[in-house]
Amino acid sequence: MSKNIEPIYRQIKDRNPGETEFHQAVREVLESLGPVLVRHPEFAELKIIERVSEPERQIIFRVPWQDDRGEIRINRGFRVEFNSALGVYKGGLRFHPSVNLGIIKFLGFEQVFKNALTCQPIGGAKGGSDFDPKGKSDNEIMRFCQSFMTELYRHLGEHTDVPAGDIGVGGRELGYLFGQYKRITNRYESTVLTGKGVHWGGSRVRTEATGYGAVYFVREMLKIRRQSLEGKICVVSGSGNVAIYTMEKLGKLGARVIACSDSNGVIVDEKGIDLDLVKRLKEVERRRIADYANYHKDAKYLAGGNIWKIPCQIAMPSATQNEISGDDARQLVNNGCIVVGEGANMPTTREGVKVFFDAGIAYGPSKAVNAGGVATSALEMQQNASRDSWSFEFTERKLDEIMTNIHARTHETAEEYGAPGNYVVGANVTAFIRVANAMVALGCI
Ligand code: NDP
Ligand code: 2IT
Repeated sequence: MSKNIEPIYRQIKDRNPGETEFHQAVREVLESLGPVLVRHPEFAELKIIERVSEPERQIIFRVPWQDDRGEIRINRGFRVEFNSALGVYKGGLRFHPSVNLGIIKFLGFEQVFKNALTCQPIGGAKGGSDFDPKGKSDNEIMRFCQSFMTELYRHLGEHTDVPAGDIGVGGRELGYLFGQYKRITNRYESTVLTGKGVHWGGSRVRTEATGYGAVYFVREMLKIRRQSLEGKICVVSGSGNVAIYTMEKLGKLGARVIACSDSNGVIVDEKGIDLDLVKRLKEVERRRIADYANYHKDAKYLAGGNIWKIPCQIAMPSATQNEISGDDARQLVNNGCIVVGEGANMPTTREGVKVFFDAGIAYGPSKAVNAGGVATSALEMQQNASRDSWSFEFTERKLDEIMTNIHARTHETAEEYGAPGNYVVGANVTAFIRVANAMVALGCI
């Protein structure tokens, strides 16, 4: 980190004690910015780094709800509206027991720069709750979502803040959230949430977008190295929304995915993961990935296993933050991995990232690689605003163009800033300059 930025980072750490994931995300961005301040001294003078690291607004609220036995439960809700220089606050909601303010702040901070990379008019935000959807009935999920929205609705609006899904929040939850918003406000305000069902205002391709987009980015990384996805052996962690559509597009482009996982264990199927089965188990029946082995006798289930020990050429972490440790990264490199494309947000630890750079493999950081989800959310907003509904093919072509552009710009910027092949520098510098220029233009607000 450059000498003039170090004290800023120290101050951010001191002002936000204990928020380790937030510190990690801020540090990664700040480490890229030394050369930017040399070319743009006005950013230092106007304290853009200090301002961009402080959320514009943080909302924490009580979410009381009743379980099926009539017992009252209390969870905590969050919405961190991080930056609106480029557009309305935009970013997902996460329901997972690990959620706390530091995690939502790291996700919101990353979202600001990710959204800037899409070149669409969207600012950055994130929200969620420490609610655990696992094992809850449909009615419990509905009551929780209704209570959550009963507080959150006052902070939302198509020109203010537009949430979407993330871990534990998919089509079902967004439906209940939108229903409650509509009921309280008496407005069918489609643009207030994205990831809606296609038959009630959603965009085609939004469900697939993060995974498909991540694979397009990896395709571009391989192209630069004069390679393709054809015949490549891949490992994808998780088995949720991002993992499923990452596996689908990898398969369509000729690669073979041999392993996926959930928080209980890993499935290895050397013949190639049976995606229809994963979709049925996870999307329809909401079961564990362990059940896969009941249907494919030669697939192996590794209870509590570590997916990064499975040899592969392409690794696409698509579960959660810090899921690749330094040791996992070394294991991947030693096993011949040549590309890492991050579908999850910040899935690689600092040590892991260093291992990838030292080994010279192609490493695509999350804020660039997984931007296809939010980019398609912005396409959903565009369709809602014009009361239009685009075809799958048209929407997918737009997603592909957006991802190809993000790849090209991050790659070019890395070269321009003296770090060829370094997509971390490319993404951070490109995104920061875009946000900073808007903040300068809007004055000291
Ligand atoms: P889902 O809830 O659909 O799936 C999450 C998957 O990751 C599940 O298989 C889950 O296993 C696993 N997982 C979650 N938390 C943990 C954990 N702490 N340890 C081990 N495994 C875990 O979420 P998404 O697929 O939507 O999100 C996955 C990642 O992608 C997240 O990092 C999210 O922030 C990121 N992302 C999502 C976008 C989207 O559009 N949905 C857009 C951009 C990024 P289990 O069921 O056992 O918990
Ligand atoms: O991390 C992310 O980019 C998301 N969860 C998607 C956000 C969105 O608004 O579509």
